[in-house]
Amino acid sequence: MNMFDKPIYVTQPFLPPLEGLQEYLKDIWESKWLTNNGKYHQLLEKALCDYLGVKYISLFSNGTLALITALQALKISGEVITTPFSFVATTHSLWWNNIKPLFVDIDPETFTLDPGKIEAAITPKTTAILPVHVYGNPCKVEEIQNIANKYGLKVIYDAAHTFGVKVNGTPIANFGDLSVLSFHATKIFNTFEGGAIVCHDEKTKKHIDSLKNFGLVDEITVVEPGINAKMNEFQAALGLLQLKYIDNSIERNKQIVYVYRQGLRDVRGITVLEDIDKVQHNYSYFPVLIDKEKYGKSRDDVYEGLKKKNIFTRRYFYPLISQFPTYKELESAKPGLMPVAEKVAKDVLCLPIYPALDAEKVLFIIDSMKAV
Ligand code: T4K
Repeated sequence: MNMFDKPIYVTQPFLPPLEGLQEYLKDIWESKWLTNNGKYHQLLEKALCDYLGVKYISLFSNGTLALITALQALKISGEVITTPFSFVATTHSLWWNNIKPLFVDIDPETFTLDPGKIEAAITPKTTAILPVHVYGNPCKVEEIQNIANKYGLKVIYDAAHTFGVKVNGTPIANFGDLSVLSFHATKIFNTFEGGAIVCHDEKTKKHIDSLKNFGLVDEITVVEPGINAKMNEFQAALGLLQLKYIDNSIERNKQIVYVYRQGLRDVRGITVLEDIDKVQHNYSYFPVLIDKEKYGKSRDDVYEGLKKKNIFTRRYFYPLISQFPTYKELESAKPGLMPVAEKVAKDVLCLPIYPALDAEKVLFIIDSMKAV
């Protein structure tokens, strides 16, 4: 047990003051307009374009449906190059589109898809690249775009972890053909469930809007087999309220990251990730690597040891997606082909981080890590 009695989880959703929601709810109740591109849906799209610095955004009921729809929108087929080091939804979105994933190893510094290994994986059936900005660490966007241009491939970024991140001052969602966001409860910006696709032109935005609404373009016209993946008015209103607090949440998480780094940086066998030059981070995850040889205990020992103190860390992303049934039989998933991803998945541990995690608890977690 810890001295705080209550378990400390890897994250805790930020919730705005409940009173703030009342006026939105009252308005929704009065209007009786609950979904289907309502007032708050439109307002949140506009507000997110402004906040994120992007031109067009289409809101979704969750990030997974947004990923699936993004692939539909660009008519991606055949084979797609992707990373095994992500949440399983990334690859599932390919599978649901009847697309074969081609797994490629990750970069040892950022844990994102290694551009140096992409070209060797391209086949005549490859149509796109689906990289993930893992933990909010930007992929090597320029190198990836150069490869995509050379081979005529589309790039769809899974940007589920990257709300508000910028590279060299450029909002991250502006890279690639499309970027997909998640507003799940566990994300730095949440609408309970939710997601979005960012695109760069109005025609694509209209297409995506129709795809998430059954393929309807007006009352009597269905142009293609769409799905129902719309964000409802409650989620959208909550999103508007959440936006008022997002800068505070990021700032608070940043302070926590700095305390963690200070406390753990010099512990033998523990590697902490530092800020990347010219990147504005959102500090939504705090992964550390535990080297058993040097630390004396394995990552799993630490995970179990912390649990006994009521600290619930997570092994994001272990096992690798390529090790799950369905994917493990693929040629590109064979053990040994992705040594960096295999090592990181074995050593990584995500420590609790969320705006309400106070300094006392952070220090307790640091001390507990050292004590293990
Ligand atoms: N791409 C990437 C790279 C992603 O990481 C994700 C989602 C997606 C795509 C898909 O986006 P969505 O379709 O989800 O919008 C969680 C989330 O369910 C998942 O959204 C997220 N990635 C993934 C990384 O983490 P779990 O199984 O770890 O969640 P769970 O329920 O164990 O929650 C973790 C901790 O958070 C709990 O121990 C306690 C706390 N928690 C959680 C929830 C749901 C709360 O305090 N309150 C809550 O309501 O997957």
